[in-house]
Amino acid sequence: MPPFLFVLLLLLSVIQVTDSETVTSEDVQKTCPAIACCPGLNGFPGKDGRDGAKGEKGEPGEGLRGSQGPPGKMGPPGAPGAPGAPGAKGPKGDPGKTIECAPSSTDSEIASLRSELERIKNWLYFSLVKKVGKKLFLSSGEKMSFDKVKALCARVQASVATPRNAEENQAIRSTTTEAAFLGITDEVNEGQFVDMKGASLSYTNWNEYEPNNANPGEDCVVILSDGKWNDIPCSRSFMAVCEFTV
Ligand SMILES: [Ca+2]
Ligand SMILES: [Ca+2]
Repeated sequence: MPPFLFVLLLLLSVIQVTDSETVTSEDVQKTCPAIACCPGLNGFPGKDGRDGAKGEKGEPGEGLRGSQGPPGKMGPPGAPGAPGAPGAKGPKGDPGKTIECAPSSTDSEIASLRSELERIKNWLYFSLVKKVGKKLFLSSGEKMSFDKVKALCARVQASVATPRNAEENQAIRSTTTEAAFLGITDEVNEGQFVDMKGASLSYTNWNEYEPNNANPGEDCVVILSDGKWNDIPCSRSFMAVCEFTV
């Protein structure tokens, strides 16, 4: 056989294998008797076939069971239960004993202090103190600036004397023979006089031509010996009169 014919037969056998299936030596003898004396070689493996149908479900496995885990967290408290039934009534107790209480030393001390306080009040009423309704007006007998008057009255838990009517104005005037500061200023708004809490005045007793703010900073007020008012500088010194509530 010529060499090219042998090569041609070999190529044909390879093409048959790739198109269908592997060709054995017996197949060659049946289908190609002309070349029975030259059996072909085994071809290459064919392509993978399509997936088969889904199989039946298998039996459950028999693997080993794990150990038990730790206990979980404690749950929230439950709702309170209904109140229980009342208990049985107890036996009657023994009669009590009457004990007479003597006043303690503290009570007697308080009573003594109250008595002493009333005596002191009476002394004051006969001196410099003037009482109008629930107010007491008391002069310290000293002259000082308005800031010092405010500090003095605050230290004795009082406020600067501020007359609300003619009777209180007369009481303040009678505590001293000299001009005294009143708890009235126009420091915040010039010409608008208010009391120490910033409230406008419901009673005034200005002297003629006052308040005139004559000198720069006439923002404080004094009560003169005749009871009339005048605006003056707060830095000047006048008598201090404090007002107490009783
Ligand atoms: Ca003024
Ligand atoms: Ca003035």
